[in-house]
Amino acid sequence: MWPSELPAAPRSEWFRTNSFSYGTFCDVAHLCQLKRERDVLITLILPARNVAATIGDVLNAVASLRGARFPLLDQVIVIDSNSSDGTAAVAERAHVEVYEENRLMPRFGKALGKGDAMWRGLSKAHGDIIAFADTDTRNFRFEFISSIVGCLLTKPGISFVKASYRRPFDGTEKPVPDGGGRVTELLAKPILNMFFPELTGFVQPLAGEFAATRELLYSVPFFTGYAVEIGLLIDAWQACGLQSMAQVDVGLRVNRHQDLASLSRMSYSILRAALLRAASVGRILASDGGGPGMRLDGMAAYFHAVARSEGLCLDEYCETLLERPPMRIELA
Ligand SMILES: Nc1nc2c(ncn2[C@@H]2O[C@H](COP(=O)(O)OP(=O)(O)OP(=O)(O)O)[C@@H](O)[C@H]2O)c(=O)[nH]1
Ligand SMILES: [Mg+2]
Repeated sequence: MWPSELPAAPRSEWFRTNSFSYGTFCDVAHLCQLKRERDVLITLILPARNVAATIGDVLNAVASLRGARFPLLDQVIVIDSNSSDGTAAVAERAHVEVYEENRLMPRFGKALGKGDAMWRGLSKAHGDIIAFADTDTRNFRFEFISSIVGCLLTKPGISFVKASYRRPFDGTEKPVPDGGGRVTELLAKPILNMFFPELTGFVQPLAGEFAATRELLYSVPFFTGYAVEIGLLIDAWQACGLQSMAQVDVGLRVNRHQDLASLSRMSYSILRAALLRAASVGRILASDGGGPGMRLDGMAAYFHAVARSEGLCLDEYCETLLERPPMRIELA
């Protein structure tokens, strides 16, 4: 079921040869020319939930890659989560395709979070290269997209490219320049070190900004919710090998911070997905489903004990973690 791993160069060697700076791909006219010569179409998919405050600027930045001067993007799709703050209306004003997530692939029922929205968006993508980006970024620049797409266009053999960046944290009195990305630092990187050391060279393994070939994205499942990024990273590696993966430093990315309780639940989804994959590739023994704490897929409750001003509380959350099947099966 899992293709065997291609011979992997040592991680530090991969980090040296497959990490780039966005400056390497700054000649957008050249990228457009390459795209034309190769007759390649490029799609950008933007998941969006209550991001009316930021998506306008994101789409403004993206518009510079759609005009007559730099026609790098052929299709821009916003997948809206039925947002209550007018996100869809802001997106529609930018003349991009806007879909409400539950209206796509409706036979799969109600959409289950970010990963499901991304997967449903894939069903509408015409591109040979498909990029994704988050829409809660406050300082979005077109280079976030042109550089990762540029890496795919110009580097032979590369099929999957993640953006990397610095993330400040401004939740304290004094902003901390590299204090953002708490789930990445406290959960994702330790998990990768433990189970997938091949992937430890990624600076932002959970980045929502990445691009890949349609062939690759159509061949892998998508986890629902926030597990999608870790799942795609591991599955892309399994499908193509580390040498087909790259990262591009795009500078600084500023986005809103979720509260700690939300990050705690997000971490649980990511942990479950990573352990599922670790079990699939034989790096831990698969659960026999016996103990309640061992339930990795499907519905699992997350009990979150917290101390509040009114006293101690035990909150219970239920999040279903599913894998949407490879799109090529669904659209066959
Ligand atoms: N359509 C859709 N978009 C979503 C959903 N959940 C999140 N998004 C979007 O996906 C992007 C990333 O989601 P965030 O909630 O910011 O999660 P994150 O970036 O992993 O976490 P932070 O680092 O705390 O921002 C944002 O643009 C969201 O608007 C969803 O259920 N449906
Ligand atoms: Mg975010």
